[in-house]
Amino acid sequence: MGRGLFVVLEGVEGAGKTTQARSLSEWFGRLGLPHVLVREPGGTPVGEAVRNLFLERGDWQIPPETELFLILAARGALVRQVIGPALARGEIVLADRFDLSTLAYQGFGRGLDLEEVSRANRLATGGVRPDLYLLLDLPAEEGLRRKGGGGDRMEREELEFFRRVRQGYLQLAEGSDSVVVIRGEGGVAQVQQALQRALSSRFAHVFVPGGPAGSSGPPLPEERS
Ligand code: T5A
Repeated sequence: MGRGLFVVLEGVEGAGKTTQARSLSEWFGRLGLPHVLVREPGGTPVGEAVRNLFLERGDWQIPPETELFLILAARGALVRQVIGPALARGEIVLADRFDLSTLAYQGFGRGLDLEEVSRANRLATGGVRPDLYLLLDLPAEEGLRRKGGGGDRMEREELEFFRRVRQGYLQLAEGSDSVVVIRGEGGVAQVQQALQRALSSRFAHVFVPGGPAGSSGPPLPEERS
């Protein structure tokens, strides 16, 4: 059995990753494609414990380096216990965030050295790399507006932090053929169609033409790869 397909949704807070991941999962289901849906941090007992203190402990001062190692501790478990085995079974893995988040948030956002973050990422992932990143891009203020203010430890960061994260994502996408940028400002259905179109055009052998991705509909948001 060949290795499955590893697809990651990325973007700032409120970009629509969770909403779109759910719809993509339903689409995979309609196409009869075995898949697993994971989110970061999370997805394993260790990962969920990390998620809880990472997001909920707004009363703790967590240095950027500690943030980095918490995230990587969760990722190390997720890759070895969930992602790797699913890929080995030949399934699709759809992840709500992965290593690009760490470069964008802990690298561009917190200011940690990008080379060091990349090296640490490689240690956590054991070299398991996504086949495609779908980056939902929208202004940081629009994403935070959708979230409605307040929120978890990260969402209480200042706007400037999220602007750096967004710019970081765009910089990472620049010139990379494994990152497709999709405008996240359209309606939910419109963005979903753009995502399906991106997957179908990149992996035509997996996502059969003429299925939901091939159907006609409203104009697509701008796509760039
Ligand atoms: N983190 C994570 C790091 O710092 N480093 C790392 O390496 C990793 C992996 C995760 C936090 O951890 C940080 C980043 C994050 O701060 P989380 O709660 O999982 O925390 O945060 P997010 O992944 O950003 O989840 P969010 O829920 O905040 O954003 P989503 O998933 O992008 O957005 P979604 O789908 O939940 O939608 C948000 C709202 O917008 C509406 C939805 O209905 C919802 O109300 N919406 C739309 N509204 C209008 N038009 C659309 N097209 C819409 N799509 C969704």
